[in-house]
Formats: sequence, structure tokens, C-alpha cells
Amino acid sequence: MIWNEVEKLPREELRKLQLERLKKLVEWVYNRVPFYRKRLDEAGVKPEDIKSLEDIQRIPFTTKDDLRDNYPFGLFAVDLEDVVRIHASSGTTGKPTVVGYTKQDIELWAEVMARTLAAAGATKKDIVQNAYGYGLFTGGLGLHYGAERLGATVIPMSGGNTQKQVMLMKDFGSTVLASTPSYSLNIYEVAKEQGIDIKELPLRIGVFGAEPWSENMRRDIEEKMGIDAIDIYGLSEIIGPGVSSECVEAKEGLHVFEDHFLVEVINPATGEVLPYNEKGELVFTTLTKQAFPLLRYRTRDITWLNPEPCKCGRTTVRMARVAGRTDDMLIIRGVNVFPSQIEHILLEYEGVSPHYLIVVDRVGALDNMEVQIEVTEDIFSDEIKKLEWLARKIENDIKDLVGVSAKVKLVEPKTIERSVGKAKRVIDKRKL
Ligand code: DLL
Repeated sequence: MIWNEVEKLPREELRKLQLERLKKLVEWVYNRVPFYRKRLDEAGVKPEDIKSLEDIQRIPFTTKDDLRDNYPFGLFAVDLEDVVRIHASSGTTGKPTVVGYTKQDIELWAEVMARTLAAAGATKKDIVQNAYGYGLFTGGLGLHYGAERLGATVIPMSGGNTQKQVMLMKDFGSTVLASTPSYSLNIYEVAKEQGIDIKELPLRIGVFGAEPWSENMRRDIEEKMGIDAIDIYGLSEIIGPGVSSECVEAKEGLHVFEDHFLVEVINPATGEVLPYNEKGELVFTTLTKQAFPLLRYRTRDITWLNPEPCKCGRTTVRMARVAGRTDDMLIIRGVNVFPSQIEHILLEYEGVSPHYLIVVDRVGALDNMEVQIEVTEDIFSDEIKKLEWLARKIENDIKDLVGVSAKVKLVEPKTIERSVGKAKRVIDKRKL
């Protein structure tokens, strides 16, 4: 279902709306945030210079470092008394990234999250089991407000407590599961151990995001649980979840809610804006946010944009599934490797589970990559020869398709740690 008619706006009209909003936004931040005023002055851009959408290219990028330098509230564009909510995402180093919302921003968030759930095929009749973490992380409350706006029934489970997740899923008859894709598999396994087959339950949709996952992982989840697994995307800085979402009709790229988030893809090395269909770094400008607006924020996420109209009727551009981030990308002996590429390869095999861990180390001057992969009980109790054959075969595929040599180690079921939120796929000992 399409939640808001604006998702079907002819592109010309959408662009008009975007330009109007962009002009207001630049004026808003220029007058309210010293950081932006300085940046724009340095670039020689005044708010009245924004006359077309292309003029956005005159505006400098904003980066994670800018957010850090202005920690915690330096980039807020309203008085703290008008901020009704704070969220934060923990980075790998140091202080978290802090974001704020006015009342109107929270309304906007509920709106784009209702769109997300509607695009996934959910309606007010659904029971949404929300297993994204509640708290500073945006997943829990984002899904919560969106599901309420949709009129669905929310079960605010948060992440963890997996046995209880299974019990309530069964007893309450949850029809939608909202969680990271990796956590959904954790729930599936715990259900199985209890003799419960999720396929037999009323569950029909999964809204999965917050971490990279592959097309093969989708297939695996859909087959195991008998649901439509929908990819949803967002980041705290922009709003949280609710930046883009797949539609259940096509499941082919994530519709960006472009009337609120202006999207560009750039060459990460040069900053040059790339044409549609070319892969690069995703950049967003928030067109309507009040408390924490961002101009041309570099997400570090890698994807490309597809402007073709979609069979669902939405006219918004679709971004390809985010395969990884510039800063999660492993460089192994000079070759760029995303964990999701490895995931895609190993899930081609029968008997290989979606639980894996990539361990990178440096021996002398040489990088070593080991991929630990859980196999099913059946495979694990097979003859050693067969296991070795499988390991070698996966190694060959990695070499052929990714271009690096890796050592594949097949491990017993349940040896790789399960996640309740974002899964940890890589241990890079080189940095330790
Ligand atoms: O993860 C917001 C979110 C919550 C999205 C729930 C979807 C569902 P952060 O913690 O700030 O916010 O992390 C944002 O996670 O820049 C991507 O690298 C990654 N990410 C989010 N969704 C996807 C996805 C939330 N569908 C960072 N596929 C982003 C791949 C994703 N990566």
C-alpha cells in the first residue's frame, strides 16, 4: 500500500517541491547554525544563491567529523527547549553521534516510518513485534512511532530476551517482525529448538535493516520463516530508520522518501556527483527537519540510484541495497572486500548457515583472511573429506568472485556468537 500520495508525485513536481524546501532549509541553517553560516560563507554561497537543485553542488559536504567537532548539541538549529527527543549512535571510537528532534521532527519520523511499513505490506490490521533496541538507538522508537501511526498494534519487545520473543510471537500471533536480519535468524533458531516452526505461525512480513545483508540472506530468511523479508534503511544522523524502504511488490531497490531527504551519490575520492546507476557514496540533505538539519551529509554507505518508475506506482528513486560502508570495507592485500559479498557466496551452498565471521590478521607483511562458517549438524557429521571439499569449493568461489584468497574454516553449529542487534561480522586484528 502507498501511505502518502506524494510518493507518486510526477518527478517534475517532486523536484519543484524539493527546490522550494531546499531554499528554505539553506536559509534556516544559515541563520541559525554558526557552523553552516561559516561553511557557506567560506564557499561563497548565500541562501539566495540557491536557484536550482543543481546549485546544491555549491554547498560543501558535512561529515561525521563535523558532527564530532560540534558534540553534543553544536549543530542543533533550534533552542534546546524546543528539542523533545535526543538519540545517539555509538561509533567505534570515542563519543557518540548525537541527534535531536522537535515535536514536528517526531511527527515527520512517524510519517516516514508509516510509509516504510506500508511499503513493506503492513496495514493497521497487523501486529508488529518490534525487536529493534529501544533506547538511544533509533531503531526501537522509530519503528514504534511508525507502527502506531499506521494504526497497527505494537508489541514493544526491544532486542534480546529471545525465548520470550518466540513465546509472544506465538501467543500474540505477531504478523510483522521488526529487527535486524541477523537477529531474526537468532529468533528462528531459538523457536526451532523449542519445537516451534515460525512458518506455521501467522508471521508474514519482516522489516529488516540497520546492518548490511545480502540477497541470498533474504532468500534464506524468506524460505525458513515463510515471510516477505523487506530491506529498510536509515541512519541516526538523517532521522533513523525511515530514509528509504523496499516495496513488497518489487523488492528491487529501496524507495527514498525524497520529499524529505534529497539524495545524491558521489565519487568518495573526488566528491564529484555521479550519474544515476553509478556506484558511489550516498549523500543526504534533510529537506524538512528542524532540530538537526543536515546539508549534504556523507553517509559512507556505498550504493547507486535507479530512477526507473517502479511497478508499485511510486515515482521516487530507488537506492540499491547497501552492500557496505567505506569504513567497513576490508582491504585485503589491496583488494576491496565487503563482508556482504562473502555472505552472498557462502549462502549459495546447501548446509551452510548464515552465521559467519571474517577474521583478518597480518602475518609479516601479508594480510590473511579467514572465514569461519557454521555448517548444519548434517554436514558437520559428514566425512572429513566432504567437509574439506566444501571448504575448498567456497575458497575457490571467494577467489574467483571477490579476487582474494581466503582460508575457509567450517565450524560446528552454534559456535559463532549470535547477535540481538547489529551483527559483528569482522574481527580485524591488524588494527588492534
Ligand atoms: O541503523 C537506523 C535503522 C534502524 C535502520 C532500524 C534500519 C532499521 P545507525 O545506528 O545510525 O542507524 O546506523 C546507520 O547502518 O549508515 C548503514 O551503514 C547501516 N544500515 C542501516 N540500514 C541498513 C540496511 C540505524 N538496510 C548505518 N542495509 C547506515 C545496510 C544499513 N546497511
